[in-house]
Amino acid sequence: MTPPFWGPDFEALAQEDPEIAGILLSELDRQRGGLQLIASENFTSPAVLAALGSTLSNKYAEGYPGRRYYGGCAEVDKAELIGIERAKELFGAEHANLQPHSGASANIAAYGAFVKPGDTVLAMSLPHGGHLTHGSKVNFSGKWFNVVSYGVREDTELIDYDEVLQLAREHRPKLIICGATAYPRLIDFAAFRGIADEVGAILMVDAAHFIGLVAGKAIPSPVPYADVVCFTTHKVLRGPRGGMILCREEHAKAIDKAVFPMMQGGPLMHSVAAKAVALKEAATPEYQRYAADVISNAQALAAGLADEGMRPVSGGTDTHLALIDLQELGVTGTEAEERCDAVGITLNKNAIPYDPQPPAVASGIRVGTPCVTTQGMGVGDMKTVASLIGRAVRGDDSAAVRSEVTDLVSSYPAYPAD
Ligand code: DSN
Repeated sequence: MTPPFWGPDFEALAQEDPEIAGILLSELDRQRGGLQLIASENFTSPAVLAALGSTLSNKYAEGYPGRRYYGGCAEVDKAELIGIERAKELFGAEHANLQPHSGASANIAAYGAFVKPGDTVLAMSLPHGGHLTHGSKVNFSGKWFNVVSYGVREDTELIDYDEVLQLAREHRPKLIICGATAYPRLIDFAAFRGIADEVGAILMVDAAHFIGLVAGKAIPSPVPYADVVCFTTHKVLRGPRGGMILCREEHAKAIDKAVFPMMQGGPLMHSVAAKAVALKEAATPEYQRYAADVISNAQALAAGLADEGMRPVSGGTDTHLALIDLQELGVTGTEAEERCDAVGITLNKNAIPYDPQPPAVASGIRVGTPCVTTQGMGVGDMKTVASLIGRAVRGDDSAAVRSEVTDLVSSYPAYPAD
C-alpha cells in the first residue's frame, strides 16, 4: 500500500457537510449510549468499516472476476476472489456469491434461479416468524408466486414438521424455504431435506439470522443439506450491511446469472471487500468464542425475562434471540418498545405465534444478544439487562432505569476511544 491511504476522513466530512457529520456523531452516541438488543443488528469492526468507506465504492464491476463489463477491475477482482474463497472455506460450500446487495436481494435471486412466477413455494408464514420475502402478500414473493405457508404448533410453538410434509405432499412446491426472523429454536435441516427430496423440490435455507452462529461453529450448518443458502452479512456474522449466497456447484451458474444480470446491476465492491474482511474475522478462534457467548447470553437473558414475568415463546432459545410474550403483564409489544426506547433500551415489538393483536401492535418483543456480546457483556450482565427491561416495560421509575442503562453500557463501551 502506498501511504497515505485515502480512507475515511471524518475531518473532511465535518468541514464540508457539518449537518451530516453531526448526524454520524449523534448516531454513534446513540449506539454507544444505550442497550442495543435488536436481534438482527451488530457492531462491525473498524476494519470492516474501513473497507466500506474506501475508494472501491467508485468502481463499476458488472460481471464476475475475470469476466467484467468494465476495464480497470484487476484490484476489485482480487478482493472478490479472496472473499469467495474465504466463504467457501468457512462454510464448506461448493460455491459462493458475494454480490447480493441485501438479504432480500439474495432471496430474490434464489427465486429467480429456481422458480417462475406462478410456481408454488412452501415457506414459513411471517406471523409465525418467517420473513417478508417468504410469501407475504405485500412482497414480490406473495404477489408473484403461489406461496403456501407453514407455521408452528400452538402447543409447542415449534415448527410442525408433520404439517410441512403434509403441505408439501398436497401442493408439490418447486421450492421449499426454511429459515426465520423470529424463531428462537434450531431448525431440523435434515427433516426439510427429506421433505424436499420426497416431493422433488429445491431446498433453500434463509440463514440470515443465524449464519454467524454457523460460522462460529456454535450451531449445526444448513450447507450440507440445502441446495442454496441465502443470508445477510450484518447480523451475528458482524460484517457490512449486505447479502450472500452459498450453493452446490450444480446450481452455481444459475445463481450467478440470477444475481447478475437478472436481479442486480453493478456490485457494491466496497461492500464485497468488507464482506471478505468479515469472513476473515469470522474464521478466528475469538469469533468462535463470541458465537458461543452470543447463545449463552441469549439463554441467560430469556431466563432473566421469564423471572420478570415475561414468557419466552417455546420456553427459551437455542440461538441469539428470544421472542417474549408480554400478555401476562397486560402490555402490548408497541407499548413495551416505546417504554424501552424512552430509557435507552432498543428492541422491537414482534408478533408472537397465534397473536391476537395486529402486527402493528403485537403481543411480544424480540430481543437479541449480538451487540451486547460484541461489547463484552456476559451471562451475569444479562440478569441486569433482564431486570432493566422488566422495569422499563412495567413503567417503573424511568429516570432511575435510564441512569442504570447508562452506567451499564459505560462499562462496556462500543467502539471504545482507545
Ligand atoms: N429486518 C430483519 C430483522 O430484523 O429480522 C430481517 O430482514
